[in-house]
Amino acid sequence: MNTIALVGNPNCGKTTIFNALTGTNQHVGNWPGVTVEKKEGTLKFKGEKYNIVDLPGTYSLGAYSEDEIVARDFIMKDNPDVVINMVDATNIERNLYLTTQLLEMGTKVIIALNMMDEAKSRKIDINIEKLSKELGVPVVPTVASKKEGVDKLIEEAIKLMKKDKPCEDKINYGKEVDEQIDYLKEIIENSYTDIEYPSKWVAIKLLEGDSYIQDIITKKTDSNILDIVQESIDTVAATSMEPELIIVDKRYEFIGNAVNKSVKKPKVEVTTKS
Ligand code: GDP
Ligand code: MG
Ligand code: K
Repeated sequence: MNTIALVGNPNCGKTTIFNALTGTNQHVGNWPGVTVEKKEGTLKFKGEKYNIVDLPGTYSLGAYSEDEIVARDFIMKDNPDVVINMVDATNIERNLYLTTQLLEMGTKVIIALNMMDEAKSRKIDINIEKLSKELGVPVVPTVASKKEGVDKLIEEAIKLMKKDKPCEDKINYGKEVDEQIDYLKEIIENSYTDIEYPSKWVAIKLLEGDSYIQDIITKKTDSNILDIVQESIDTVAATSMEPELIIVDKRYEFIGNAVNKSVKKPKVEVTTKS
């Protein structure tokens, strides 16, 4: 059975859509080793069955909480066939930060742009096609609480599942960081062939100082990988700033650019007392 994972910030409507998709065909357990709740269910769609996994709601996919680690480990180790990223259309910039990290993972991502009813009533005008083009992923508008757009979302998710390529990571980290990503990526590919994570992603995480990935990679061999990473960090920092900060900046730059081109919000009216 193919697996579809649901990922999104807290309160974006993930559980609502999970219930709409799976109905009573669901079971709740725990992720191994942690107290985080694991929800799985079965979707029946056009004669086929799909395993749906509701991942913990998170704002990021770093190593700062069990929720984040559970979500990212599932995506990278269990390799769901497609990831549905629920995005709250009324809070698009903030929600897309998670999207940038999904793109970095090199997984197949489709956005369910949820709360479209709320966005409309707040007069937030979103050009879906433009947003999709800028982000490089399919985007389907939904109102999960009314089951609107849900069939279309699943159709598009299945289409994406059948494609042989993941979504393209279009984020540009700048020349200095990109050079170090490529350099570290090659070292990882040559020396850590058994690592379960994509090498480019590991390179980014090491430049960000992700302690969870540092631990995993140093346990693999007793080589001096962390010294090499530190040299890369110092090289970038010497010409501009810490790569960790550049990477975050560039994710927001990518989001800002995509949103500028596709979203129009009403100007906030400022009333002054005379
Ligand atoms: P989760 O934290 O991502 O699992 O979010 P929930 O599924 O629990 O939804 C949070 C709240 O938003 C609930 O009260 C839902 O009924 C509501 N909700 C979900 N989808 C929509 C939607 O498309 N439009 C509106 N207006 N409310 C929604
Ligand atoms: Mg939930
Ligand atoms: K994957």
